[in-house]
Amino acid sequence: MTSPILKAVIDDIAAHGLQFEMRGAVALIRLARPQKRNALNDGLVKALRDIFTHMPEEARVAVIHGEGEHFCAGLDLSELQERDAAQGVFHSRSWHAALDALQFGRVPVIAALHGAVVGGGLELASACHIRVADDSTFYALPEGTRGIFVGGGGSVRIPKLIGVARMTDMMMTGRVYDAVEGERVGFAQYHVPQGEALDKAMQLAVRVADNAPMTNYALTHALPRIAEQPADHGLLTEALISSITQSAPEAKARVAAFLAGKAAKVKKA
Ligand code: 1HE
Repeated sequence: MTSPILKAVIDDIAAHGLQFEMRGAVALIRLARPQKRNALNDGLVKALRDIFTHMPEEARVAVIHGEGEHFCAGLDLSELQERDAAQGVFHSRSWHAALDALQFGRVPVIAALHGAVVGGGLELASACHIRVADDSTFYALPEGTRGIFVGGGGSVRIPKLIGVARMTDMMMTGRVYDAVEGERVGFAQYHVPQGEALDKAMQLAVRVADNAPMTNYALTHALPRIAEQPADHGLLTEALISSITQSAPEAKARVAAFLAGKAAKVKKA
């Protein structure tokens, strides 16, 4: 059941070019400004923050994709007006708030990528937990050539995917990675034929939705923090999180089902 608050949020974000629908347990979110190649203006950035902050209870996973020929052309450059330093900081922080709401929200997020995944579009994709890229996908950070810097969390998230050296090269030289190279260097975990990213993302989403909620929560909230901790802190956090997940009744039931021969075995890929 859609609450009045959620309905108001869905109507408001639609007015800013972000569409939302539930498909079973999957929250499907579509960047819908194809005439501007899904460039992210202030309204769309706020809409992203709002939907991930108000994710409905019945959603267990989200998929985000873009309408038209491209996933996202990044910052809407027509809004790059004169800003003083303080206004620039607040603008960048508004992106951080939106993408933190996505990355550390209630549900895992899978990005279905195609066409341009550039600038702020790559920052958005980097905040997602799984990226599926079709063969038309290309990745770039044109900020370097536009005389600006990333401001949507890219300098924190992108090096974690591809390393500082590759990001430096992309921004200094304008290097563009295609879909094949993008998977090789770590932008996407999956590379699929052109036009199949959304289908693949939805298939993965159904699989992810079937996980115990605490497992998904540990993967989205604990794992990235553990990976940032000094080893001795990380090992202690891991011990705490693993004991919390194991103690959930759902985990006990799943292990018992396997031992009773009622759960799927791991199969060779
Ligand atoms: C835009 C934007 C945009 C397209 N802001 N309006 N991002 C960039 O530097 C990438 C800029 N965009 C492009 O390089 C290309 O548009 C694409 C490769 C993404 C797509 O090319 P194409 O041939 O399909 O489309 P187009 O003809 O270039 O664009 C169609 C329209 O979208 C056109 O407007 P129109 O009124 O002439 O029809 C474009 O002006 C418009 N458009 N991209 C505004 N980005 C938090 S900091 C993040 C910093 C950044 O992201 S900087 C990188 C910005």
